[in-house]
Amino acid sequence: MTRLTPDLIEGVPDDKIDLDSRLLKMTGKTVKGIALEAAGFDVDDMDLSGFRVGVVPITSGLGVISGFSASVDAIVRRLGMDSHVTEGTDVNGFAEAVDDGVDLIMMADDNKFVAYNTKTNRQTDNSWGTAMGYSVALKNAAGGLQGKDVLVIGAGYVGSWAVRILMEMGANVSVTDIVYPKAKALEDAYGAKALEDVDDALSKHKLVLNAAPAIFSGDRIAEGAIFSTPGVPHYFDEEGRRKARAIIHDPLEIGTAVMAVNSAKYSL
Ligand code: 2YJ
Repeated sequence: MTRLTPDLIEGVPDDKIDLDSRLLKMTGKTVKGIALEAAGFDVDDMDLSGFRVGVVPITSGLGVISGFSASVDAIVRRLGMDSHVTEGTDVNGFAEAVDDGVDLIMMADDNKFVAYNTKTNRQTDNSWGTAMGYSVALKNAAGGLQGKDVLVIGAGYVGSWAVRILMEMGANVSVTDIVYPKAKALEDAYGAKALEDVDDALSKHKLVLNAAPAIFSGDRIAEGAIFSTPGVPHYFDEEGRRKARAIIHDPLEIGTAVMAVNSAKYSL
């Protein structure tokens, strides 16, 4: 799993980046609209101000990422929830949030990022949230996925979830990974088609969910392709940007928003 770095999340969420207006143009939905749909709500907006959230900085492993907790906190507040970063870290911060009576606790170490619902003892993790959020974004940008060919690049945690989610959305899903047996395992488990040649697969698909930390040169990209691409590092060369009809990307916001709304849903 890719570790976020302070430069990747600097200014997230930030009006200058204006993810909402870019998403509205590409998908017809805001981050909150995508998160609500991803969590199974059939509405574009909802009052979430009744939810209190504690974001706990975690020092274990490679330690605190400067700006991470503050960004998660800001993303959750932008959904209309009442959020704060705990003073304590780790177990201290967790206990502080529980004593405070929060509804959701959000925290991440190097391997796992969860939104824990303290009232229902259930959690939503970032791999699922990211896969679901970017699948919903792709579906809206494509005007539906029923019967359409979709390529998932990357058979890690997010890619594996994306394969299952996109198949449930009715897409014909192919999956590719630089480690081919990982893609083949998803074919065996779920019936998605495993493709061995990543570049060839890319050039033949107009709907792509890229869940790999990989960069693809523009000459490999199909004209008019829609990319829903949570993977970091994120880069498209000039040819790629010109050929793609839409490139949906942010380093943290969509996945985090989906986690928060989905875990809040457990209390409703
Ligand atoms: O609390 C902190 O500041 C750190 N312990 C945060 C660690 C953040 N975790 C990661 O970057 C993981 N690799 C998972 C991130 C998933 C984002 N899609």
